[in-house]
Amino acid sequence: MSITEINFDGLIGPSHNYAGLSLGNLASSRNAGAASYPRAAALQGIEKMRGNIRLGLRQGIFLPQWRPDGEWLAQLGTDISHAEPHIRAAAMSASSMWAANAATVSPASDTQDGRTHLTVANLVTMPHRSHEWPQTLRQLRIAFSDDRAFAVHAPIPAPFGDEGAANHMRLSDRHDLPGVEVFVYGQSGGPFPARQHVEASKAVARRHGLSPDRTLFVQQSEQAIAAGAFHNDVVAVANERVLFTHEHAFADKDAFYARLRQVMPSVEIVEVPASAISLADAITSYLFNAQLVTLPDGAMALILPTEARETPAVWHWLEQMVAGNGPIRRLVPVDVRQSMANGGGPACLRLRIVADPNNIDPRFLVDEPKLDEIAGIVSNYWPETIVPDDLGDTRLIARIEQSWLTLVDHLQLSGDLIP
Ligand code: SUG
Repeated sequence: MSITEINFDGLIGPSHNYAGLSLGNLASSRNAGAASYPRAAALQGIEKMRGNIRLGLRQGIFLPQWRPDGEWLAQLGTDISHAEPHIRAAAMSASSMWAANAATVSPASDTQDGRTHLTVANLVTMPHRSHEWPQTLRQLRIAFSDDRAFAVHAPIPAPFGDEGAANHMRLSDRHDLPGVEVFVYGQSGGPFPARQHVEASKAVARRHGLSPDRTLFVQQSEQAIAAGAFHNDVVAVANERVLFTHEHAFADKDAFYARLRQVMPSVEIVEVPASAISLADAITSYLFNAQLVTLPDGAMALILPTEARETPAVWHWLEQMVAGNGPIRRLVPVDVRQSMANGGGPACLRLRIVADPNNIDPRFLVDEPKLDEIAGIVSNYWPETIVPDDLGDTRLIARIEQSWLTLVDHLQLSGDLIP
């Protein structure tokens, strides 16, 4: 048995567009109405996966969802040709690409029954995301169908908003050792919604059978949400014994750090002071929305968006950090601009699962040759560009459907996934 960390990236779907659907997500609002480039977007995501494989990391994939979501439209008593523009945009959204919001995951070493537990996120706060979970659950139940190793749970009931791993951090001395799980919830976001509710976090922890003395519930600061950190992973990230965070990420950081040090004395907290990087710069550059990973040689690297390199105060601070004696030793910028323009950085695009890859359905694991095949399908089928005003165009819709069917068929998942 070889327990390892596998990053599952959401492949960016053929309907990727900028409809400005996410209040509180500054990039989404800023780019509302702009032309998107689904083909380029998906190829950027594939290159990120390829880069991570070349760094020696294990890589998995989740497929885009069937769009438009006709089942959801039918529940609303309409269909794609009659739906009002905002409902049509929600039914066409490719937002399942942000796999960090697919589910919350607790590895086997943390849970009472020794299985890896996953709870699919309900995403109820945002209409365009609230209908993702049935198709996400379908994929999770296939990928992690071995019920000796995995337990896959249905979503927490509304109205308790749950946004998955984007508000969950796990710290442990090594991936395969018991860890401390930190659930970050919002109470108020000033003008913006607090998307993760504490009741949802507590329910996930109970269902996963986590030990109460190694589980922390921490409030996200109102200031961070109001500044555009609609998920905690926009201002903090953890890996093994390292927490990398902005000074203003949490409502009461002193209490949180003290408790964390008590339950995990080996923890190393790398805090970026607001005097060096303002919350505004942290949010534009998305430096914390990075994959903090342990490389095969044991060093830690930050896989972060190229935007971080373009924000001088941020890059200067990061270069000094890696030159110092801290645990983070390498910076790896990646270009995921198409996703970034909707508020999704490298960390949003992936869901981390610590498990034995042999227990996972191999159709959801990728290597470079398989990525080449997927890139070939994307290049041949994904629309080059979409403007949100065209989302009702029947030719565009037919093309999006054809793209999806071709991919799913190629990956031999038609029998399992076609609605
Ligand atoms: O939920 N954007 C996503 C971005 C999610 C990022 N994920 C993490 N931080 N883990 C969101 O706000 C924009 C969709 C639009 O406007 O069309 C969107 O849904």
